[in-house]
Amino acid sequence: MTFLKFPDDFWWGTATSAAQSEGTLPGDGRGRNVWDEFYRVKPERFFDRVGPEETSTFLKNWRTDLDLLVETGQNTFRTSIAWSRLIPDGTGAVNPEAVEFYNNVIDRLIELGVEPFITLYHFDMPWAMQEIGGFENRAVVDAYAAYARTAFELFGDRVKKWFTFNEPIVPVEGGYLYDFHWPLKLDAKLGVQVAYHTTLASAKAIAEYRNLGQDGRIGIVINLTPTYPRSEHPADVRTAHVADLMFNQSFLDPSVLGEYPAELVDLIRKHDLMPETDPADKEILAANTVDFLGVNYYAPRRVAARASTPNPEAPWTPDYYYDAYEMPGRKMNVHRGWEIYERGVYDIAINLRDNYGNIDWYVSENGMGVEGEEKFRDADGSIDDTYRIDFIKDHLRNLHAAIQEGCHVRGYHLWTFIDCWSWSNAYKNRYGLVE
Ligand code: BGP
Repeated sequence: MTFLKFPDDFWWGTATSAAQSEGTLPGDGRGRNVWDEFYRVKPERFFDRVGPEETSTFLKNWRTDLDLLVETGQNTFRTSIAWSRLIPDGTGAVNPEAVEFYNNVIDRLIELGVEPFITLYHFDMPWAMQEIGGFENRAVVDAYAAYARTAFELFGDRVKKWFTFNEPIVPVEGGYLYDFHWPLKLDAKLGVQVAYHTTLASAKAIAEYRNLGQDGRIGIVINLTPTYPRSEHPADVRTAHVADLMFNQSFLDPSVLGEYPAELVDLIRKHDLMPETDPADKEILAANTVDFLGVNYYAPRRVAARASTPNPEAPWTPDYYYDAYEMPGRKMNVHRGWEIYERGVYDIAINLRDNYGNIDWYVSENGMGVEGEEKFRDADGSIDDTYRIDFIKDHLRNLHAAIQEGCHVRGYHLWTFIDCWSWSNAYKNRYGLVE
């Protein structure tokens, strides 16, 4: 066996989110969010009809759960604050129960020597905000920035690593292109508006953070899907470039470089999808780029030039430009339907080094969800997850190679700490270090 040495101050840990792990307790004062409402009206869209009120029990068991972080050797841990728990109506009064809970968690983490990383928004729009359109509505951008400010004021004395959003493209894909998140609309133009407002909200939260003069770092967590063409044919290569613009550069460029790529704007304009903007926004985006980045990486994207004409009747989606390509011999996580390609993490690192100023970043999520994990139980009661251990090793090997080549990779967080509820997949696949 070869041993690879990582930097001494490397961030080893796991990630979870509020809506997926907290659960509820009577009198906890949390307001409703989009997932509560989605499940209320369409329970059949959730695996085994298990909904968000049956998520894990962190709200109740946080103290004993957190001890397990130490037992599993973690020095950092990312979770999110639920906007609808802290400010149940999205704007206005703060919920004292939530302040106490998050204070307890943060203080205990610090006591244990585990640095808290906090995300402000992980797919969980408060229902009161969704009722006025969520990020379709510019008023929600300002409500979010005010919420962010409240969180910094309450917890910023102890929390020194903040993330404005987790995977901001996913609610756009799910809610406006592919029908897996509320509001289940198929409307690319609205989707672009939501994407734009989310990026603006992120920049405004960063501005709030800096105006308060806090001394930590603030970033965003983006899911990057390195895009590979089927072949070196110019049509395939061009297609991969377009997919990269739409799925990666759409959030990466404004967050890190402070502006949208001109080519992406041209494409958006060509399809009549331009969002409504305010002339002052440009400056806000340019002035409030991130200090560092979290990158969630699960799977690559492989594409080929389209072989057929897009259906002119169908709602517009980015695959107007590409066919998904299944590489023969690819390695799969069949439970999740995702290709496993560990080299992707190295390619991400080189891209960030060469095209994004070698910004500081870390792998904020990577992991392997497996269905029916009980069947791998050993005689001692534990789960023999050799497949997960191999998956982690392979990714770490690639990350290590990137560090050797001068990439500023600061850590690796596994998704997830304790098995948790996964949106419409509910408890189908388990990812946790802890069962
Ligand atoms: C990421 C999300 C997480 C988590 C993970 C696993 O996209 O940030 O919230 O759920 O993916 O994916 P899934 O739950 O869809 O299996």
